[in-house]
Amino acid sequence: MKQQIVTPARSLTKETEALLNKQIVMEGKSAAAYLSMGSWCETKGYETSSQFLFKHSDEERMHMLKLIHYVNTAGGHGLQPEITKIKHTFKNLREVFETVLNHELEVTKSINSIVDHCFKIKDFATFNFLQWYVMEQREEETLARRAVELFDLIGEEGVGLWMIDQEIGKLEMYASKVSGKPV
Ligand code: OFO
Repeated sequence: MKQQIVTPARSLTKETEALLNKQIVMEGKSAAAYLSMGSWCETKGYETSSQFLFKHSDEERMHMLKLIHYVNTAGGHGLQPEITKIKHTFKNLREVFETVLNHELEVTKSINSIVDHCFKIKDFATFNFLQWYVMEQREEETLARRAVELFDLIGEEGVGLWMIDQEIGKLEMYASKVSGKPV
């Protein structure tokens, strides 16, 4: 007698899986965008900013991978995103960090809407899993906001841009005030 294949039960609804896959795209875009910004900074001699952005690109890739593992182990399929239209050049250093801040605000909105969805459908496991991203976003927004503030606080004239680049290296310390994470 032919054995009947029973599809294992899924922990995720199709809708939640699709939302998490959209978030995977967003994290992949963040990783690619920060890598591109880091590379531009390196060509312009903004050494500290470039290191900061390369490190953040790696972190965003980790955020993406964490989501892929979660979706796969909950019975879904985490998809490698198609990433296109990455910006390679920037007007100046300020534009780089303003773009980071705006991007992080968009990521926060997206995470919050998935959290809201999970709460409504009573998927408390995914709701709980996403709390890590909620706090991570608070920290990343703080970092990016502080980076943009530096341009007004220090000014871009004379050695200003060089000083701003140096200060970018201290941002992690600043953000740890919010997260409580060791630097
Ligand atoms: Fe800052 O985007 Fe990831 O979560």
